Amino acid sequence: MDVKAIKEQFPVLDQQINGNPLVYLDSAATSQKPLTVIQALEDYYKFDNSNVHRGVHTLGTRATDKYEGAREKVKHFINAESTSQVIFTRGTTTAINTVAYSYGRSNLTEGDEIVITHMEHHSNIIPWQQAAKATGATLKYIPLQSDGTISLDDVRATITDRTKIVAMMHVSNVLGTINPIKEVAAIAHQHGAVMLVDGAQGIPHLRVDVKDLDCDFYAFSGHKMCGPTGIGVLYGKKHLLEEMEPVEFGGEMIDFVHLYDSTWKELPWKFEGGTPIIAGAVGLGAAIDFLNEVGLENIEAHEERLAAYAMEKLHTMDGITIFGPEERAGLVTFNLDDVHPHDTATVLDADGIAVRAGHHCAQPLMRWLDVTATARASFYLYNTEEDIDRLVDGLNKTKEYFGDVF
Ligand code: 7TS
Repeated sequence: MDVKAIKEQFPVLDQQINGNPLVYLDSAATSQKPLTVIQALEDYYKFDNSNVHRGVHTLGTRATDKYEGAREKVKHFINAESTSQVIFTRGTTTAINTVAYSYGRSNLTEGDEIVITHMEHHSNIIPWQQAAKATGATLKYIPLQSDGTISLDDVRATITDRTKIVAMMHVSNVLGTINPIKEVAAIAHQHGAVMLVDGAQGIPHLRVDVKDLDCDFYAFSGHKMCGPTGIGVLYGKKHLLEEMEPVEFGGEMIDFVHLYDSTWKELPWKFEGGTPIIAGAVGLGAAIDFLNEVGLENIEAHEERLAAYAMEKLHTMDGITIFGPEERAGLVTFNLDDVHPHDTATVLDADGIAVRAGHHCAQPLMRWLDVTATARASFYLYNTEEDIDRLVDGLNKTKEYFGDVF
């Protein structure tokens, strides 16, 4: 993998921040976009823009072909059986809410259980809290091991015959933990429960095969995988999606509208009320082409190397706490002793290094870690070992700076 050549395809990375070359280490929040994605968006708006599934005019046909073509690309990318299982949404959050609302409201009753883990992003907690409140179901948490992983024994102990839904992140946006989705899905199925995967941090970095995982739902966002913001996907098993009611009603999703009742289009369109996210889907399609060209396996191996290199370097520093397991996806979450992570991020920014500081939308996990916030450096295919060296230099500088102050 020629990282230098890849980096050159991301124009935003070629700039100075505060007089230093930008080092972007915040891809877990959102990834940067390659020229091919930017170009696809520009071309769509310059040459093909139209609404879809309507007119017979040429632009309408082109826009529809591009939109549905993007769905085909997603289908292949995740190895779904059919395009009818690929629903375009605004992102991971909307995809999870769709399942929690539609599947949750019609399949949960008092005494049923929803099982999630203690490491989830708020997007995979709050929709289930709301579903539990609305139906009388109980929300249960799989506990974490001291290193921030889950054990299958705990999974087996938490999921029971009363469990109807298990919802779990593929990869933790804070700990970098890669969860054993396939094994958990098998345990969920033994108890007759369905398994939803929050794939926001999975699909950008790992080869995802929904058939092999045998998950019932897989949710992800385009913007973390080199695509634009505002587009994401809900994959679902067909028999489940078919029995689910839409959550948004209006144009596009209907078959026949009568005065007092209406019927819905078939899958996937019954879940895509209103003018869909056409340009977003086209951009996501271009992102998938880009990732396929580089190769997910290459990206995964590259990030594994970067994570190992970062861990090795950071372990040699004094006065740093690193959160999460040794074996991890391409991100490192840490705190410097006696320095607030926002201060760390501010000093790093002065050197042109972008990291995220805060609770990372995982307040229950922060409480479990016994911190209010952390700093996080997250990597992607355009990052290099030199970027990590710059981070380590920046952290040493931060320590010196705050050492002088206090
Ligand atoms: N699930 C996980 C695991 C995430 O990391 C995120 C976003 C989401 C869901 C929500 O995705 P959205 O596209 O619907 O917003 N995570 C982060 C983060 O770690 N920093 O900023 C956003």
